[in-house]
Amino acid sequence: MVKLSITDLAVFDGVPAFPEPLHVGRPNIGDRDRFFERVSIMFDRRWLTNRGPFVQEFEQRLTQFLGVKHCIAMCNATVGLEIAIRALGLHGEVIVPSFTFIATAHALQWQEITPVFCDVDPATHNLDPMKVETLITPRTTGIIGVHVWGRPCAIEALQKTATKFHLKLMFDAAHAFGNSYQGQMIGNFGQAEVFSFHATKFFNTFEGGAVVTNDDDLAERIRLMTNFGFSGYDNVVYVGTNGKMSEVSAAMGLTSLESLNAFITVNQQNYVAYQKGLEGIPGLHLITYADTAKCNYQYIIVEVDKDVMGISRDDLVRVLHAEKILARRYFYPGCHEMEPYRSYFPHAGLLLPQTERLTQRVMSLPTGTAVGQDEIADVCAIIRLAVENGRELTRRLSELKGN
Ligand code: T4K
Repeated sequence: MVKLSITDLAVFDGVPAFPEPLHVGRPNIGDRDRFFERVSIMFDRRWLTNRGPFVQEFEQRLTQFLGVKHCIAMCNATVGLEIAIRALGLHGEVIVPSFTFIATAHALQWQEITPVFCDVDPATHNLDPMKVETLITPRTTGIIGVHVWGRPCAIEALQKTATKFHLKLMFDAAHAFGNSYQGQMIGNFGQAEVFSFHATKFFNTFEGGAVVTNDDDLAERIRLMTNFGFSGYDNVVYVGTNGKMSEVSAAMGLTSLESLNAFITVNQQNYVAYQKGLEGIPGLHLITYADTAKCNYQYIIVEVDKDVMGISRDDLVRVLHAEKILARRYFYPGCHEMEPYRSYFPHAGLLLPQTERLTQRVMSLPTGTAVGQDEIADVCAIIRLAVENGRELTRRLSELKGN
């Protein structure tokens, strides 16, 4: 692939750099034979769901890996969030970031709890603990921090605020499986943490998730709620739902666990390749991860500064999509700009300047085991070409839009 001038870009000449799309969120697949073996055992056992042996083994492996007391495997993280929220007794108002996937806010709204959107720290993309405190009202019952891109929230500051105001604190750790904070694995903080093992996560169970906690009573409530509230045969003790993980998902999870280190190594190598490929491009900032902590490196996130580069994030995404590099605008728009929140709180943006700024700047680039180092070099070369000619490219793109 050689693109020497902007007229060579596919957005103008229609010839993409990649014949097949390069996706963000391509699943990592572990050892297929091991997976098929497990599926075969599952069929032989005729035990497909309802906390079967694979789910139990998966939960046990996760508690060991994370160093937590309890792990309840779930059908997905959204239901995990809903159940954790309910089991914690949250009601009224709960403070959450708007700069997150919509599931975080919906898990509250689904239960008629008001998500109160708090701004984020532009350096970390996570909840700004100073701002959290200003949003607490007599109706506030909790805080949900999101470890966005897997980078841990300001956990101590949030815990301090939660303790001071007698609030519950939990974390949406959908991005943070395998990561640590000050020597402890994510999963050990707040009252509960929720992981996602969706296909697009670096560690997947097709669909899936887990709620983890060190609180015995809470774990018991969550376990019951995940299975309709059943406590033994014929005895229902809570309003529950069906949040159970299936055996085939747990089989995938156990297989993925065996390749976990290999996935992380590839992610880290890809991260370094992007670091090299994007180095020195003015106005482009690849987010960093603390090298003192365990990190899954599952997201390649860049911030695009239009003022410096002369090209907006959206135009850059347009250029990349034409090349079949399907960069994503996570998280755009902020939750407060989506329904029903946009209608409920039409002026929420006034209190969310950093969120609004980030949602215009951030994009996610392809990584994972489906992406090779040569492909990354090509992606970076295209970005460099586009940015080095940012103003001219913007002018030509606006002419194209005009046509
Ligand atoms: N909290 C946070 C902070 C989250 O980010 C998420 C999920 C949740 C909670 C809820 O977790 P779950 O209930 O899902 O366990 C995707 C994922 O569906 C979602 O799990 C994830 N966050 C979110 C950030 O990304 P979409 O709507 O962007 O998905 P979609 O279909 O556009 O796919 C994304 C990319 O992945 C595409 O480029 C195609 C590619 N892909 C996808 C699948 C499913 C594949 O290549 N193969 C596949 O099998 O939400």
